[in-house]
Amino acid sequence: MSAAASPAPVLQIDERVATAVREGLGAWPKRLPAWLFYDRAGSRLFEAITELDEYYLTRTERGILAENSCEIVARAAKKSDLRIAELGAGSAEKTRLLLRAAVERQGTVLYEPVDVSASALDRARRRIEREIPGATVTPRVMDYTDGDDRKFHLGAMGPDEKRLVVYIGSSIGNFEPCEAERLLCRVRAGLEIGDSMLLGVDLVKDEAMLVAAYDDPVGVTAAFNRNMLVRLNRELDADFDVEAFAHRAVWNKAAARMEMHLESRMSQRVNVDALDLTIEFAAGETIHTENSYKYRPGQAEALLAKTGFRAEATWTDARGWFAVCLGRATSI
Ligand code: AVI
Repeated sequence: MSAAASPAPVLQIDERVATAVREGLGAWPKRLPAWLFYDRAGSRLFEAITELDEYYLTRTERGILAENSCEIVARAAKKSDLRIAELGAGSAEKTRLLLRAAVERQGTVLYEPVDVSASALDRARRRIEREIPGATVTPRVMDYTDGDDRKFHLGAMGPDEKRLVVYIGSSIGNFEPCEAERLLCRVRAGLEIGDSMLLGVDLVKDEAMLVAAYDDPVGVTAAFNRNMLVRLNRELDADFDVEAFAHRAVWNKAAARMEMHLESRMSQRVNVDALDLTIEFAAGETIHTENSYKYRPGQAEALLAKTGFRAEATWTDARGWFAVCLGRATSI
């Protein structure tokens, strides 16, 4: 007896992904936006990257925060109680240092992680409330990268409170300079005078060290880069032969940024069935997937000053690899 074939599952297309692919792969040179990295597998791969010896960024910034979190919290709070908001929930592993310092200083702390993923926020809430007695987490589901000019509404504050918005991990480096400015202006518009912003930026350094951080010998970063194609195969019924694209990490000295590309190893044709698209690749042709801007000393302070903050203090590691900058919201 032959069973009736079950119908193929209907593909749910995310319009933001579809538009990014139509625009990016229809352009020349081809490009895809870096936010496409972060599906479930990509987020896991990124966590693995942060543990690589070559990826100095996370541990260097963690060292700076471990050494200075009490001072950062005291400076940001002045004589008030501090609330801590964070753009991107992630594992909040480094932010815990600030939360602990705030609890030590004021007994309790309200933590407001902002992220597009409700499930990531829920995980962060459970973990932090379990691990840091005195911390209360009020997550805000919001896509802070959506590029529009609306201000951030983080909620009303008590009269004796100040807010510190934390944007660490060098995530600001994944924005084009004008987009970074726009993002900080939006953050500033949602703050009161006297609130503050903590920005973590990776600094320009030796090219070999930068390239190694984005092209590790184990191939975790290569898998992270190629995962974008795996995602398109799954979400848009594309037929990328993932291994037919090589991972490339390049230092662009003139623009002071690390770039990641996927380079077609041969001339090939890829179908994206859900979009009715066929894309031709010449041998050696690339898809530009990420920029990671590196800052020169003083540049983060200048960015803060341009966007309605007075740079109040900067902390760096002894080798000058990474900087964490505190900006105070001034009148705009
Ligand atoms: C998330 N972001 C700050 C990382 C970076 O360094 O630009 C993403 C990343 N790309 C490759 N490795 C890590």
